[in-house]
Amino acid sequence: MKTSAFLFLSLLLTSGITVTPNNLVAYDEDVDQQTIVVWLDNQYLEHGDSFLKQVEEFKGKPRLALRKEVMTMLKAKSNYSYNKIKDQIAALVQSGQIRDVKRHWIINGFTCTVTAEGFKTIKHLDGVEQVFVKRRPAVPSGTNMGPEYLTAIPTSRFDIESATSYPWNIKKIRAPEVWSELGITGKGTLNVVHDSGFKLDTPPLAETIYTNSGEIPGNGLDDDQNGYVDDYHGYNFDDKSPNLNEPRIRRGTNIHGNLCAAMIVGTFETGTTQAIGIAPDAKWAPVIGSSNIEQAVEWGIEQGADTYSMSFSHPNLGEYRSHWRKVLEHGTLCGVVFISGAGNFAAGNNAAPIPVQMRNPEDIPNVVLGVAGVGQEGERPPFSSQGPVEWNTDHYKDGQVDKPDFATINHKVPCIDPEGKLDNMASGNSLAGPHMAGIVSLMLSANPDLTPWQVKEILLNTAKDIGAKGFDYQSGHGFVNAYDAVKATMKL
Ligand SMILES: [Ca+2]
Ligand SMILES: [Ca+2]
Repeated sequence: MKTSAFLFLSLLLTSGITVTPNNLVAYDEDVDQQTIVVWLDNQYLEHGDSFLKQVEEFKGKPRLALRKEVMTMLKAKSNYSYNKIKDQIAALVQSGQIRDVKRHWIINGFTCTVTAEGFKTIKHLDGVEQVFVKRRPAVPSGTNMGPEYLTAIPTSRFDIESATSYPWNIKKIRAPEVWSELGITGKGTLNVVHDSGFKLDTPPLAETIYTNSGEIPGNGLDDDQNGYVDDYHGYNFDDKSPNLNEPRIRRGTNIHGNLCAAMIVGTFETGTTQAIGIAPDAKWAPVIGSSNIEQAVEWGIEQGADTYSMSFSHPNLGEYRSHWRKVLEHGTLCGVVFISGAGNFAAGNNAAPIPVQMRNPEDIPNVVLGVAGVGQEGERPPFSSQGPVEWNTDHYKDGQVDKPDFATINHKVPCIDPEGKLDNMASGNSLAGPHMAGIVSLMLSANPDLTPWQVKEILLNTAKDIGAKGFDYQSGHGFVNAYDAVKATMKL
């Protein structure tokens, strides 16, 4: 493997949001055409501390049955509340005060774009509990790097016996031992990669890409009538299109989404039998939608997502953090394991003070595995964001929260280039999250009925303490390896 580039991966989407000196997102009622998300009265998890209580109630229920049950309840709640105000909403659309209404079920509410007048009207509607201003989507334009969809999915070249080598990170996380000794390679799991851009025909990823069987790609029709036209492999919810390509080459020859996906589900490096992904028989689905997390998570759940990897982080979301947390809490009750790298804000030009080194969504307690990492010799790179974090929003009042949760790998990691060759070296917690997603994919492949909170419990029990003794704010509960985690899964 040649090391042609050394890159520091930190995905920072431009927010376009006003930031006030005290680091909170400001919203201005007099601004025209803001996109807002509205909570209606009566969320499924109604109070800030409801999640852990609900988990207690769900004890003993298998994950996939729970998914159905919770989805049904979320949808019923959302329908009931919306029906009560739908005539008023229709009248506001008619009068031009609001437009682009998109209903949600993952929370009880909807997204819409409002005039300054519409903003005030909505806030005072009966049944409206809270209004959040959304981040503006960052939709880059340029030339696509690959096709919008694959006309045929190439047969996977991966099998355990044919694998002749592995990059150090795959070995250090002990994935090959899981394949050969335990016979688990990720089969049957779907891993959503929520990122900034992808190249879908890169061979190690084309072989494991998900296809939505209800959708015919490229015909301009919403064949499965789920509200999204041509959502065949995934969807770009910010651009409202099925185009998931990286529209321009950024960060040298790396494509952020591809790098992350390859660590979870890459098969063999292009032209070789070097195994590069942790769960090479799993599937992956690319999504883009940092400004539309509700839609992206709903889509993932409807397609059967098991893990949901988010290698990005948003600073200064203010009260809007609560919305993200509620969406991911409800999503977790639907059986999805959410994962995000710890961030790269402990040193250098982007350094931030604790407790805001770890940001959204890796700062979310209980339902997002916030993952830091180490390098080949166990060294902690200085950039790796540290906890704790703090929660004191209108809705969530945990105070100080211990983070990060765990450590995997984040330093000088071999990465694929756009052709699928392991030609690059990169560092950053963007890579720590996908290592965790690959491990969780193996665990859920071994035991599909494990709930997300059981997964976390097993990780807590099998992580190896590193850094300062016990939990610490650099490496959390320790270094996670696939072998011990999957083995513990199989004993249950
Ligand atoms: Ca569709
Ligand atoms: Ca279609």
